[in-house]
Amino acid sequence: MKVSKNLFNAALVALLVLSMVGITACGPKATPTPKVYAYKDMVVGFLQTGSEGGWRAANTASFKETAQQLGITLKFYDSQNDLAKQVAGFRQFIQDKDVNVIVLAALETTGWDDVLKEAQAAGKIVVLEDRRIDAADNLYATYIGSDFAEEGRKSADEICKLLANSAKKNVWELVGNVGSSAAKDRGQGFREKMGACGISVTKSQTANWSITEGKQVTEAWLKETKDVQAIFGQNDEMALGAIEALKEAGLKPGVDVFVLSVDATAGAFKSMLAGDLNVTVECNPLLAPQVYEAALKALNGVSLPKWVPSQEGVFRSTDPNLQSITDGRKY
Ligand code: GYE
Repeated sequence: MKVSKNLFNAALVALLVLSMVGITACGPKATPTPKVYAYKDMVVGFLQTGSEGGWRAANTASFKETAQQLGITLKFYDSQNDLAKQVAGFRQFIQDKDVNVIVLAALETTGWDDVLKEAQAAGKIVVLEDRRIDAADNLYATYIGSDFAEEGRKSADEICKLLANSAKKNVWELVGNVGSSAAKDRGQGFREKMGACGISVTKSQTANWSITEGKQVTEAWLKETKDVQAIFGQNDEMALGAIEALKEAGLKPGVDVFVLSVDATAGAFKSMLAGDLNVTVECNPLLAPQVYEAALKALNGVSLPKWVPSQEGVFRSTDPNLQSITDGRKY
């Protein structure tokens, strides 16, 4: 009896040890094979800034069309250019059990640490698109977007070329929404290079990426003075607004006052063909394929570079092939 009790205890201890090392009665415990995600498994919560112009419309269309093509479920959130609404939308997607990827086009660079930590705790993959933020980069998978500072540097170089024969180099700057990485970095990049040819930014104010405000701000400035040689519009819409204001003030845009914009949307090409806009610095809005590819890799545990800058060009009204280039543009 005593012998069988010891045997039984020994067997019990052996079973305990085996189960601790993952071996059950019917062999070693199978380590669960990690799920391999495909695009059809992705449920993406996309926090768009709003619908402030041609670039944004192309960016939104890129996400909706590409999601359809790839069979991704897309939950689109329009933040109406309101940061509080965007943060609330972010939390909504954190609480949404179906959402496994959150894509953020941040209205402003700050205020994201808390929700990013909550998303991480909830196991959501976060990918930044279009706009960078000031947060620790271990709080998101990657950022897909443009080098806005480089766009600012290119803008200064181009305005230097336009003003090469001009004794005076007073430039007015129409700025994007305050607090956004696009506005901050383009302005900073421009200031890094403007000294090369003696440009002075004599007026600078936000016009919130809008054609209406771009016109109103420029009209107000023109009432004060007409001593301006070039206008730096941080996006196409604000520059097109300035062009309207110049015309109504009896000045010839592109001749009396040079005008440069950033984005290179269809509106900019139309204005260059009309001889009003001199230069547009490209900023690519068609980011969805890269973003979805990165998100899928992150879902499957692949670690990604923290930033994948987009490749972009510069277009000038003097380009002899401008018409055919314009005909070939996607946005
Ligand atoms: O330049 C402007 C849009 O974030 C790059 O936002 C984007 C900017 C773009 O409103 O047109």
